[in-house]
Amino acid sequence: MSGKPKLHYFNGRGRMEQIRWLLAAAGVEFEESFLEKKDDLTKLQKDGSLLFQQVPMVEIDGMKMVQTRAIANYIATKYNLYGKDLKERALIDMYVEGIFDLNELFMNYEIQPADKKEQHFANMMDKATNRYFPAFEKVLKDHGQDFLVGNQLSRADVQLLDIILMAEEFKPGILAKFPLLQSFKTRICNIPTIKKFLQPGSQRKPPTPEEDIPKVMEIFF
Ligand code: IBG
Repeated sequence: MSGKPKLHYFNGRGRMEQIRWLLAAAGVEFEESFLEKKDDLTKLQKDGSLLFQQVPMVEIDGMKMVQTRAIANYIATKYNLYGKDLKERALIDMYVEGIFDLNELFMNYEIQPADKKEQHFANMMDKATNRYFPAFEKVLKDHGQDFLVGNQLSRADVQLLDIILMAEEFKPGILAKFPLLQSFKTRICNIPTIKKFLQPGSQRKPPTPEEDIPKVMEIFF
């Protein structure tokens, strides 16, 4: 065994992307095993690798971890991205749960049927612009610091950057009304491990191409 965490998922963002981001931000190299067809999932289910028969699954430190949040919590704790005390952790949890909620909307957009896409898109853009981004702009404004919590990099910064970049793919000017999020984005993008993850050829995933959606549906739904 190489000792590197091994990520089991399809070759796309979905629920795994935030885990990839956390590992990358922590400077941890990881391997990936991609599910290409339903059989690949069935095989993992049959060999007992998936506690709840679902992926993401990450082999790490002798464990086969499932449940996205549990995996992310473990990585964030292990690599010191989870605050320095209970109260910082509480704030980080609040911010990250908001980010997960927005991420869920973004993730589900790709798999919406054609007749629901427009309405889903309007709703997720409305939520990003009028609910989540104003909240994070306010957090930065109220404490005037460079990072969301405790004036040092945490998983909340990493996970927020991921969602900001995704939102900009959907709507390039989405940060226009959020000057502090714009400077936050620049700052976090310049952290060396993150800068590296943003380079072409990294393990960061692009949006799932339209023509691959049926394959994803076949594997999971
Ligand atoms: N609570 C679990 C977690 O957070 O890890 C949910 C995991 C989950 O839904 N896994 C899906 C799965 O394994 C893949 S992500 N399904 C097989 C099964 O038998 O349940 C699927 C997904 C995508 C995009 I891709 C949007 C929403 C879900």
